[in-house]
Amino acid sequence: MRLSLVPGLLAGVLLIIGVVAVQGSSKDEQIDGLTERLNRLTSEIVDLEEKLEARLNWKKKSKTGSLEYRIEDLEESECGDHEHQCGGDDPQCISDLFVCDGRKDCRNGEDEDDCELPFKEGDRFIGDKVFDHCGHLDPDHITLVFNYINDCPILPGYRWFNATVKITVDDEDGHTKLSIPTMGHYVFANHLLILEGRSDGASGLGVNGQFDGHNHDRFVGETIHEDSGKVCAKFVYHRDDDDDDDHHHHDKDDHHKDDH
Ligand SMILES: [Ca+2]
Repeated sequence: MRLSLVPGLLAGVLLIIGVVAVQGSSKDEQIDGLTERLNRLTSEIVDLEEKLEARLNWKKKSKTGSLEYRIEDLEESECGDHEHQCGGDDPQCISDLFVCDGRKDCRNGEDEDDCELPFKEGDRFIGDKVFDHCGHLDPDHITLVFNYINDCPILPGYRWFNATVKITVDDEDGHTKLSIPTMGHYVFANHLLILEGRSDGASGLGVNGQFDGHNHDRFVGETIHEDSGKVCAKFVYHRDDDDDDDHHHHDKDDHHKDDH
């Protein structure tokens, strides 16, 4: 009995040692497992932090004003001539024609974010001359009045309008007053207003008006010889909010009627 007890005890001790050993190795495995999970979580947190930071930066960028927007505009070099970059941390180029056409084409939806036309029917902009070599009139100011705005079902990203260009010059011959009917369109993709020359082709001068995409009260207009494409004048246009003109009152009344 005694002899048989020793191997029994020994077996028991061995069993306990074995169990402890097994427990020990499973603890190591557990620790390894935990370490691995921790590492994985840490890397996930780092990823998340990076994503959050990118988003915050993007939000910050989208909140900034005209100047930074223009710098970003200059930096947009990855896209082609008639392409728009979707912006944010997701570089993507889409055709200019798809900006503000009522359908989301950018993965981040940026192409439909800012689609407010910077002018409405009846609005009046006055251009102050920077230089003008276009003709003998050489006016100090040009007034542009938006008469009608039309949607184009085929190109919803363009907005077509009828406008009147008004020029008043006091010279030795007296008082020259011109009122030129014209047509044009606005391209949302690059905030560009394109004023065609006179519909009868008499003047042959067009205007490219560059809005900055944020300020709807101002654009820089370059007068262009339509046949050569050469810039012959530059005027800085600003929205005219003065109510001291009878005609303007009339324009406003017209617009008021349109609202109903
Ligand atoms: Ca679109």
